[in-house]
Amino acid sequence: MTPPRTFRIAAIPADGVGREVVAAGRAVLDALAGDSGGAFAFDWEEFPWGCEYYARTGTMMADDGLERLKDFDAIYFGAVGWPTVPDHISLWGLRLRICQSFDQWANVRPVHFLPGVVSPLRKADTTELDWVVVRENSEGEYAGLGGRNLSGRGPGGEVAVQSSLFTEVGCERVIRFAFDLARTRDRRKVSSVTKSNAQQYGMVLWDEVFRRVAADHPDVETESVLVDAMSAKFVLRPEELSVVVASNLNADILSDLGSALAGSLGLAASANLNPERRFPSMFEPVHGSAPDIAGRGLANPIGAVGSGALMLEHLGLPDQAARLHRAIEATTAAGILTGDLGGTASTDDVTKALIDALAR
Ligand code: GGG
Repeated sequence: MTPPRTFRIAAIPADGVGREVVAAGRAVLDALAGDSGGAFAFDWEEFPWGCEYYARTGTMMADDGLERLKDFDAIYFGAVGWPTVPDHISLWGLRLRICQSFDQWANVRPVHFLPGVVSPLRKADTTELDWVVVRENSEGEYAGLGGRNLSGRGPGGEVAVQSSLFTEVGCERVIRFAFDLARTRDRRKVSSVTKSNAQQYGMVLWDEVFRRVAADHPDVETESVLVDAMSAKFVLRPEELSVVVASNLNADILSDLGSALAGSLGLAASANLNPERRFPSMFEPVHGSAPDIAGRGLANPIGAVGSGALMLEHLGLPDQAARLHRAIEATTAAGILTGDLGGTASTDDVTKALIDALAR
């Protein structure tokens, strides 16, 4: 008999509702493993990093944090940010530090309708919404290039520069990733999004690379759309989309729009992948730390649980991921919904319903 595979997972709940949804996700994933007939198990180690850690130590994560994370099979992340720490410090000190240090260059963000969830698009009788937004996750507008106080003129005359970095290698690998993904889907189509009419260097390079990669994939339908037009298309003609690939900032914005159109940001799952598997990949709900509802048991755990399903796929357990998706669908179909979806269920209610659905 094959011995059970134990996956070592680093959990980083971080801030606000991140703590609640990671706890919920862990409970659901452990229930799934417990019910797998001993086929697999999780060995969790939790790291207390985030804004409270920053208040105590002056850093968002331990100095040797990356060294401690690098041999895990995956990282399960919550959300970063709290009003006591400037957002750019918390984001760069933890989430972006991990993504960039571990070369998690592909951020995969699926968006689809769930039964029982009323979305703004469903009200408009749209029948189909099943996309994956692929976000370039290592450079672009989030390359961290630029500076403040460049004019030397002081307060009132300050000049700041924020540069984007687009490398041919960086564009090509994420665009190829999007085409490979499209080939696994019913609708083989890749939509590339830029603002290359106004941003005439990096985004023109992106467009050129996209055309070259598209030529290698004649079996995949393609289109190049400006980000403003794509925002309108998300709302007006969602059924025309399948895989959407875009730069770091554009895809960050579009994927939030997409998950709101599916019903709530609280539903959206994501995977920050190092496709070469030289480093661990990181799985997290798309939403942030939501200080306004944190600690009140109101957060929707489905984005975190869906991220757990993406982690299972990455770990080579697609059947278990499918079980988790079925449990999510059974829970929303039964009307067990948190407040962001118009329901009255708590985080614990939804978590319990998901675990019960796994047992059926
Ligand atoms: N779980 C996602 C999260 O914590 N997001 C916080 C945030 O501000 N993210 C910006 C980004 O996705 O780059």
